[in-house]
Amino acid sequence: PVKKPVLISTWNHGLPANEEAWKTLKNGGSGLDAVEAGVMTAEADPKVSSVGYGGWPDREGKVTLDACIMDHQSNCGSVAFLQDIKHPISVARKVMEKTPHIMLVGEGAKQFALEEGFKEENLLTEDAEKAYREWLEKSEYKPVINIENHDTISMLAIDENGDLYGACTTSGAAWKVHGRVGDSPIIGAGLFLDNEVGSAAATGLGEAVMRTSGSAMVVELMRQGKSPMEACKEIVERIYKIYKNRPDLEYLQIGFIALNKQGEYGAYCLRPGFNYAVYDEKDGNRLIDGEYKIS
Ligand code: SD4
Repeated sequence: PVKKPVLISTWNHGLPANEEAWKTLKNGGSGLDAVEAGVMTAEADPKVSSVGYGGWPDREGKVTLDACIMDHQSNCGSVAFLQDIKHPISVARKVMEKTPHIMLVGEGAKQFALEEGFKEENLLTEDAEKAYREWLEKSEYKPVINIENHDTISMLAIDENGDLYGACTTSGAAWKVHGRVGDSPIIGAGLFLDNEVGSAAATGLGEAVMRTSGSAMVVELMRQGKSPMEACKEIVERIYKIYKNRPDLEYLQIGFIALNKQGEYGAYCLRPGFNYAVYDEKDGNRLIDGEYKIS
């Protein structure tokens, strides 16, 4: 049997996220504390242009954030189209813990965050603004595949007791239409878990994940007996089938990570370039390249 805890996170920025989450667990934090603290490292890092502070804006130059969090008892919290708050994952957790609801969006989400004591701040960094100015010259909508090896950060955790937790946070697709919400704050799309079976999370083009209820499907396939990797692969193939004759295949990248109740993990993506970070007692914290379908 696999020794728990095990953490798995998307992309290069998964390494510092895992580090922080592991530390949180070792200091007596819960699995929920761990995934929250983990993904907060990417939210706070101005160099990560796809999450939180420093994220690339929409086509109006606004940074709008999506995030969700889920625990072993199927408690969930989510925020979407949230502006001016640096840690959407923490707002999502408050939605989960302090309201009878799961999801708050836009102005309402911001108002709730301010009432909960979060600070209003400008999230558009100089670098992000510069990227935006450059984009404006052509104003062409084409998501960048594997943006400098980071995109959405999703983290899945199984704690010592075998309980599952997950978190997901992003600034969404750069240059999106103002008001666009992706898969990342949608329970079942960007993140899903069932404490009896396993957990899954997505990164990449949110529209493709939403069209297929991606993460929920990965968990369902694990319930039917597939390994985490086989389950991720089957959904990537399903997405490819839908997209293979569509013009947007050109900029489609999709990756799933999954962790089952036994602590076994796996991942699969559409194109090369996706990697994920795994942390366990035996092998420590390391990056693994995702297996992919097409080059
Ligand atoms: C989203 N999955 O909002 C996120 C991240 C992304 O291109 O920007 N993908 O779709």
